Amino acid sequence: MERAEILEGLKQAVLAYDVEGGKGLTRQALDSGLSPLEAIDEGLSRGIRIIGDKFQTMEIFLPELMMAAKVFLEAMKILEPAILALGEGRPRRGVAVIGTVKGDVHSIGKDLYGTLLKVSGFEVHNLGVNVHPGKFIEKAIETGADIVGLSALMTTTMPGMREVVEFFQAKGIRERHTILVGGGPVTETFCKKIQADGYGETAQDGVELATEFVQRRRAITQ
Ligand code: B12
Repeated sequence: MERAEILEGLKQAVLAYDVEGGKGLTRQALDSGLSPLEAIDEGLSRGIRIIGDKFQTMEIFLPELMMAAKVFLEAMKILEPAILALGEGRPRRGVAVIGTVKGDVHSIGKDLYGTLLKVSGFEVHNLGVNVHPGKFIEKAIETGADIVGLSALMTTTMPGMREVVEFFQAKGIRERHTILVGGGPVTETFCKKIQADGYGETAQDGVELATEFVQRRRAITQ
């Protein structure tokens, strides 16, 4: 099968809620030398974006949204080890605590961010979804995190990001940790408004930002 065909197949598997088809094509993508990140960006993500639009226009409903997410999640189980293998032998960069904010259960983008951080040498503590601000603080202090990465996929849960920043401020430890934000509805403007340190449109952007911040911090403290 051609590269373009596999990528189109991955998109179609999400649109057809075809878990087994998606798994088969994911293995085929890796076997044929496609990069796992390409399989995500050019295949699975294209499908899930269309699903999101169809959900918004009420062409499909929650059960279909869940089935499409399952195709993505099962494919990610196959892709994750391949992504992690890309980072073997990298020097240690720093510590990151990540999570999806309170009230929000979307995990796919946040987990991908965590995987890419690991690939580039970060020790990652993934707090999961629906994370209370206090948990971010607790883990950041416990691990001496350089980076705190917050994900939100809904306009209704974005205020939870502001709350996290305010919790760090109230605790008097705001300057010790770099807070990065990301997820579908989040923007650079919103990031500035809530006084977070940086916004990553994609997980890869977020990794680059995290690396820059850690390097800058080391340069100042040395
Ligand atoms: C899959 C999905 C689900 C799945 C999630 C499964 C899972 N385990 O994650 C399920 C079925 C559970 C779900 C549930 C719901 N969903 Co939903 N969901 C989606 C969908 C289709 C795709 C999200 C996704 O995984 N994308 C793929 C990943 C790879 O992309 P991503 O998350 O954007 O992440 C990328 C970047 O943003 C970035 N990134 C992400 N986080 C971070 C963090 C940092 C620090 C950085 C730097 C970068 C970064 O990295 C990623 C790769 O580059 C979106 C549509 C959309 N366009 O986003 C709707 C969407 C987010 N859902 C929506 C809704 C409404 C819901 C529900 C409320 C539905 C309901 N009636 O119950 C519930 C939410 C329940 C809750 N309390 O959270 C709406 C939100 C609308 C809004 N208010 O803003 C959307 C936008 C659909 C729509 N168009 O209406 N959903």
